[in-house]
Amino acid sequence: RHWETIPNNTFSCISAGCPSREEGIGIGVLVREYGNLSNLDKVYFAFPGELLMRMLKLIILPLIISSMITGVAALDSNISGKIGLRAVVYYFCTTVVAVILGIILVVTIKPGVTQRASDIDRVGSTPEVNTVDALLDLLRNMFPENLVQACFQQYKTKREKVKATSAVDKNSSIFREEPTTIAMTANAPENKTQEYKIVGMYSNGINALGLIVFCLVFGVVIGKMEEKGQVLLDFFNALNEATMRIVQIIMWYMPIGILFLVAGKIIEVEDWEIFRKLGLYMATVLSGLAIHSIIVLPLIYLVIVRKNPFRFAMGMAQALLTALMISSSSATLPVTFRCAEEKNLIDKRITRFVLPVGATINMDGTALYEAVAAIFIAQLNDLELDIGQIVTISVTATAASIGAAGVPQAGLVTMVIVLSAIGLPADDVTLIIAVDWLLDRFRTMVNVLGDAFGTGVVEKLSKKELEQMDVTSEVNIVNPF
Ligand code: DAS
Repeated sequence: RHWETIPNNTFSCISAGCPSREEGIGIGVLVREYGNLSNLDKVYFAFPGELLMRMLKLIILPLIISSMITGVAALDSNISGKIGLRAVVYYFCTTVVAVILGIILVVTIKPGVTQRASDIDRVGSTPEVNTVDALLDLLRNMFPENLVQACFQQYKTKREKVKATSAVDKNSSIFREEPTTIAMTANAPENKTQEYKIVGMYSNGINALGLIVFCLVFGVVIGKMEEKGQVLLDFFNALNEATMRIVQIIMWYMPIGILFLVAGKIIEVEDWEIFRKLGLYMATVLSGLAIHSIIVLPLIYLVIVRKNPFRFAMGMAQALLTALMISSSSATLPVTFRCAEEKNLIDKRITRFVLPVGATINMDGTALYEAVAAIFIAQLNDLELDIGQIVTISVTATAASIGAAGVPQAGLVTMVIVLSAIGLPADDVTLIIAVDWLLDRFRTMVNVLGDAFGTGVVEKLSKKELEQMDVTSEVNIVNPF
């Protein structure tokens, strides 16, 4: 009925962002209808999408608590001697490198920044707090005053200007009455001294960093308590199982929520500039994933194993293709096992540990993607992140990737953790949801490749242990799949 009212380029960009033609038409129809609704109706129209965002935010707390505690506790029991430790160190290092690579790319390419003539004043504009305050806030938030408060508030320092006074003498009363006042000697006219007062405040938003740090420590502690901690471990494993099932339910609802979210977001777009930014964002994620999988991971493998990494990767081709098709590293596991053992002849005593745990907590692609997406959303909101927030993104993106399950779009669910850690509006996830189905395939591929290279690296570093093991008792290890 109102087809002609919608700019005809709407459908080209919509169909480009949807996994299937049907969904593209679905969004197209919704966009057409949405374009003619009154403002009030638009609120109702976007309601299914709003529900999806509420569900994603709702699941953050149980997801952080259960996945962090069980993930670390399981690691602890699995670090069977040096082999396990080497695997975990490899997982952690490659994930951190992936996050740093992602941050360097998104800060350099700046996909979400609006190029304005007024960039000049942006150069002069400084973030609300300076670097020292930002780093101190980072440490304060890692150790929240209490866990309940950490579930909905995080600490943020602010400097407030105090009335400009004449040069303050160290012995003056102002220091005695208000020791918190810092006299800053500025090149103020008439030699006036600009004073600031540090105002500590709490801003809304889950202190994900504080919860993650506590849960990691808690997980290690109960992992080491052995049978005394078993009842707690059983509880959190059950909580994690239940949480993952709820995540599955949210996943079933996701396509409906995405349809309405994306339709609503597209029609509200004043300028089509957002699609240029979205394209640049995709290019940033894909180039980061490419650099990590074609340069970083092969280089680590080459330096340690001293073999051709690309021949090894070719041996994993079937697993990588499977990951690209189904977007699930857990579901790809049987193929990953077969490729690693039969094509690349990796010892079964290594694959048995490295692959299952790697598929659960070693997600280089997801970690890189979450760091890029979080900073992209900050750029979209014209927010300049200080060093404390950048470090917070690194830590929470690494932790969120550990917490993400090896199922489709798990990285999108845990992305909300990263956004809430730096107080970003989670609603902007809408934009990246539209293209997540495509990026998910490639980051799952990188996740699987990272696990596979891990088997080669750990096997090489564990040669001595493998030789010492009694081969006869191990030779009949049955591939769990
Ligand atoms: N699809 C997830 C996996 O299976 C990755 C992600 O969602 O980020 O690894």
